[in-house]
Order: sequence, then structure tokens, then C-alpha cells
Amino acid sequence: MTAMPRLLTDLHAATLARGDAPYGMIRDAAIALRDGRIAWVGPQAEVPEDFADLQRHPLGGRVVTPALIDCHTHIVHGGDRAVEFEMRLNGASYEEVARAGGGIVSTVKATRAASDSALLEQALRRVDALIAEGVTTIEVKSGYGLDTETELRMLRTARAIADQRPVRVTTTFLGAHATPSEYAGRDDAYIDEVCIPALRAAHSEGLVDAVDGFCEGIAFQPDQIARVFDVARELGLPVKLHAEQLSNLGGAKLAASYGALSADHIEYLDEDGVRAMAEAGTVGVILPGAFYTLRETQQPPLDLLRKHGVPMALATDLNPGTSPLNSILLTMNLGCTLFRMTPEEALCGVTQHAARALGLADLGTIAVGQVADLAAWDIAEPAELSYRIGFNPLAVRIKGGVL
Ligand code: DI6
Ligand code: FE
Repeated sequence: MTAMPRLLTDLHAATLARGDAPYGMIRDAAIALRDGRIAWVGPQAEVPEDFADLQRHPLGGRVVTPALIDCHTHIVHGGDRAVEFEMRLNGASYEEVARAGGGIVSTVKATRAASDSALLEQALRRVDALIAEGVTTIEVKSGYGLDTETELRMLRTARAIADQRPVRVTTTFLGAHATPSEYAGRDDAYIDEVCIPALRAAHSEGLVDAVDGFCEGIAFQPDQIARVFDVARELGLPVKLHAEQLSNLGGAKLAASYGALSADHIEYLDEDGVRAMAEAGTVGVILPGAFYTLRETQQPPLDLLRKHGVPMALATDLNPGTSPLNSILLTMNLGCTLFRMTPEEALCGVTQHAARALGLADLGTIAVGQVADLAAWDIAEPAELSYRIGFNPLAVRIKGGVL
């Protein structure tokens, strides 16, 4: 569908773009859309002559925000981990679960066994739930293949999502997610013989927008992540990192040294790491779904991130093991209730700062020249988006100026 020029009227615009009012709010506003971009935004009483004759589309006094962005997902994967969820609740230890074949390896097995069409079909159902909540951009990681063929299949599937649904997909190579069973005890060999060649193959097929890794005691050490990031830099690809989720290995500081787009999870981040992120312009991505699912206790240092002006994004981390969280709105509520983000920080976290975490400069705010990705909500105040638990007030979703 093409984007017809139009003037959205009778709305309140939470622009997230202007420093003065909270949310950058413009009450009784209008937004002019042209060629899929925002041509003008301001008080409806001040619509310029140029836009006065556009076809009007009244929004009934609703609050309009930038469309939502889920900047950290593992939405493409085979199988699920419901059985191990049940085993754990029946008292099984992580070791018993692992011995029974649970954990990341069980998702790797299911993903390798799944056909391309099955991977896509299962992903589309998860994508549809996010679309229903006003999401127009989704980041999708590989990382459950852990062999070249399956890593490529995962990334091709991610690209195929955007062909099947009105969403923008950015892809992230996460070969350094875990060491597959065939390389048990040989992490370095896996990095050199599989992860890095798979990255090169994926890049040569145009499948990679960014490179990620899991820097953790149960995954990869900083020096192993650095070997992958050196290749990303050689290929001209930006990096991001699962860092300080369960311990502090200095992952965020390592990521910042590569000018990373983001460091994600960061529950165990210290002030040294926060300073490094602030200097590098690295976004802190807050992932309450894994913290909630794992019943973690160490909270990310929001006070330090605020003190040093590190932008905070917020995302589902949708993955079958530690964050089977398929709702960006519930993610906002968890960010506020579990970590005490403010509702304005939460909304900014799934719009403007989520865009920054993906290196997308023309998304995430309502401002002239930005892509016309918008959401109109049946709410009186933006705080309602984080306040409600399990309620979806989306009224209108606009992607690229198309309602
Ligand atoms: N951190 C996590 O919590 C997930 N991956 C990661 O890097 C775990 C993924 C899984 O358990 O399937
Ligand atoms: Fe993740």
C-alpha cells in the first residue's frame, strides 16, 4: 500500500523529541504525513498553509506516540522450553534439567531440526503479537543454530519476516551465544572454526546488520568475544553485547571499547562500565523478562545510568529459555515495577532509545523528517502504557505513513 499524504488531527502528540514538556507532549496537535515521513508536527491551531488542504484523519483525541520498537529478541527459534519450566517448578535443579537435555542445547536441537517454513511460521505468530501492540520495528538475533548452515537459515528467516508482515526487521549475528555439544569443552575452537566463518558467510550474503555475543561465565570470556568483535570491525559491522547479566566480566566496558550500539541486560554493571558506555555513546538495554523469569535479585544500576546520562532502552529479550515474554507493553510494566523505571523512561526505552540501540536515527521520535511510524492509543496519559498489566489500548498503527 502507498502512503497517501494526510493530516492527522484531533490528537495529543507524545513526540519524545522536545526537551520542554514531559514526553515532549504537544496537546491538541496535528501531524502531517507525506512520502512515508513526518512533514510537520505542532499545535493543530498552527497547521501551516502547505498542509491545510491535506486529507484529514481525525484521531478522536487519542494520544499518539512513535510506533514501538523491540530492540532485543531471539524471536526465530524452534521448539520451546515449557517442559523444563515445569521440571524446575517440580523441584529439578538446573543440573538435572541440563542432564535431561534442557537449556540452550535443547533449543539448538529443535532449531536445527526445524524446516525453514516451520521456523518462519512459528516466528510470525510471535511477530503478530508484537504488531498488535503497535510495534513496527523488531531486532532478531541468530544464535540457536551454532553451525553455519543453521545460523544462516535463522538470519534468512528473520529477513523473510519483513516480506510477510508490515514490520522492519534488523538482524543480529549471535553465533557467540553458546558452545554447541559437538564442541563441548572446546570454546576457542568453536569460535575460530564455526562462529567466525559463519559470521563471514552471513555477512557476504547481506544477512547481518549487527554482531552480538553472550559474555558470561556460562558462555564466552571477554577475549573470545573480542576475537568475534575484531572480525565485526573488519567487516564494518556495529556490535552489541549481552553483558553483566549474571556476573561482571567487564563485558560492557569491552563492548564500549568497540563503540558498541548497546550493552544488554547489565544487571551486574558497575560505575566503571557505565562511564565507558557514556563515553562511547553505548545504549543500556534493560531486559526485565529474563530477570523476572529467572527470579533474579540483582537489579541493573539505573541510578548510575541516569547519573552518567547513558540512554536506557527496554526490550522483551523474547527467547524460549529465560524470557518467553511476547509483550512489549508488559515489558514496559515490568521495567517500571521491577526496576523502577519511570513511565516516561519506559516509553522512551521502546521508542527513541530502542532506535539508538539499533543505530536507526530516523525512527523513535515524532519530528519532521522522521519515518512516519506512529501508534494511536485509547489512553488519556502516556503513563497508562506502563501502568496496565495485560491490557492493550492500541487503536491505530501507522507504518511508513500507511494506516
Ligand atoms: N542470555 C539469556 O538469558 C539467554 N541468552 C542469553 O544470551 C538464554 C537463552 C536460552 O536459555 O535459550
Ligand atoms: Fe538475549
